[in-house]
Amino acid sequence: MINAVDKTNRRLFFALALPKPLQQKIVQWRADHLPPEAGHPIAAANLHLTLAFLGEVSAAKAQVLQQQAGRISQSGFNVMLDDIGHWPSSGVVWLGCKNPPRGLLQLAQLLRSQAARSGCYQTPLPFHPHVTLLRGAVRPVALPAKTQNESFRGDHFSLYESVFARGRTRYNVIQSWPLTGSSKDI
Ligand code: 3AM
Repeated sequence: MINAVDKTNRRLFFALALPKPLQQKIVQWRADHLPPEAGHPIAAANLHLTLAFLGEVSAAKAQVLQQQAGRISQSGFNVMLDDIGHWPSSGVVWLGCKNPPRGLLQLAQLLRSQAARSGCYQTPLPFHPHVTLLRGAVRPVALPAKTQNESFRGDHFSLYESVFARGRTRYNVIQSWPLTGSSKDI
């Protein structure tokens, strides 16, 4: 028998939240430095740094992933957004890190391997931490030479649900975990 689509599946991902004041600063900087025709701007409240994309996940699988996330013991780290780039194939203009902190890479690696073990497909592309600024940017974009070099403290990570309703995507936090583990501060 073919299984009916499980309507309780949710589109989930793990990410670092950006502090609200930083979201506002980035939106202002984007308006000042990127031409409006370059692509579709991501709403301030939706600016985040994805750690692991999980796809459409059942409630049971989400519970397992949440339990595993809760056992992660890592300390926080500073994320410096000092790089900007454009991936024309995916139409994404992003802010990123020239030298991502080790803690960020470790956290993403752990969440991705836990996700893969739970059967969530993980892209074979290397993890490139970034905050998506624009989507639909498929044409060449004149990028500013420099960013604002804003940084933020990654002191917690969250599981998000992506909800598309009335023509808009919203990211709702389902659960957050502190990064206050005992490993050496990075
Ligand atoms: O905003 P970014 O790009 O960091 O690109 C999607 C977004 O991250 C990514 O998950 C985040 C929330 O939607 N995403 C969406 N579909 C994806 C896929 N099939 C994906 N990442 C990898 N594979």
